[in-house]
Amino acid sequence: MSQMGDGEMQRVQVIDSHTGGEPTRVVVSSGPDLGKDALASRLERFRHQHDDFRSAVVNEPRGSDVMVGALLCTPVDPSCAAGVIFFNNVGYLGMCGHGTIGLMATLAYMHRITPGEHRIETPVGSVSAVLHENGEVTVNNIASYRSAANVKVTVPGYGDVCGDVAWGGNWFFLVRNHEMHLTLKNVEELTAFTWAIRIALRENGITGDQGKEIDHVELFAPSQTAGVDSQNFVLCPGKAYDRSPCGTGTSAKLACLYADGKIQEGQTWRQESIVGSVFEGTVRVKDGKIYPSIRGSAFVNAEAELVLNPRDPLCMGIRV
Ligand code: PYC
Repeated sequence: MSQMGDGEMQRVQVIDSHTGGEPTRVVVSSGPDLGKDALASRLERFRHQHDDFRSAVVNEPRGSDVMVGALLCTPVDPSCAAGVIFFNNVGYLGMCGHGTIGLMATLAYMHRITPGEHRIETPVGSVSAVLHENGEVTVNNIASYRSAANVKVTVPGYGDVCGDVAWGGNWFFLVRNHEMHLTLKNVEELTAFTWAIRIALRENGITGDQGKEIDHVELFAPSQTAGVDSQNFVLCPGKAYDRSPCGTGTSAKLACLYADGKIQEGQTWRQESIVGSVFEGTVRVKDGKIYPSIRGSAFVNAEAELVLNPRDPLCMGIRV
């Protein structure tokens, strides 16, 4: 590094936060130039032309498997406060609930937004989010739905597992009946079980709509905390578990609960994560579609400049 001119290094400004324990690293400047068209097209350009940047930001040695990145983009729709593309250790996310809460807290920290409602553009559509006076954020998610109920899959080593396939901005397999004890001490066992379910879903051709891979698996159990409805364990695409209750996963859960008549419009559902953080969810029904809202809080915990030194053999991160 000492032999290099500063000009050869790329410096990337980031702000880190956590939402109920789940980190979000927002790239606020010096990210790749992806153009100005629809975020879905920009995501494809990111994937095909700048995937090494994704890895540099979130993978070790700068990041970790649990880190979710958020590239701040200029929105196409000028009424939106920001555009964002979420990514993780293995790829890209259509939408990310905890990440949107983290992004809102970051925009507030940057003095780019004040309390009130703001629209955020994502590759899967625009969402609105409310920054409350106390710093909490409500994300009004895209329409969520259950595409298949009570789907049975045989999971080698575990037997038959039944779950629902649902969309909440990502594809989820939601399992209520299992023999696992949802506690942090069991993370390895929970990870092995949910990973085995994910592989079994793939091998048995069980997918979301249009053959989309189900890359998130959720286990549920009653919460031990008074006033909280349920606890979950959520396996994310790159095998890390979500420290938060998962915004898109809670949205998928709300869609299933509503479809089963277990919650009504406007009723609050409290979803606890495996680390004990809680999101509050409700649904609104419009034109027959279910729109979940997720409320939680995020805290900024670092403001940093990443240094990408081309002489560093691991400059672009360690990839699997
Ligand atoms: O909060 O939607 C979410 C999420 C997806 C993956 C990790 N967190």
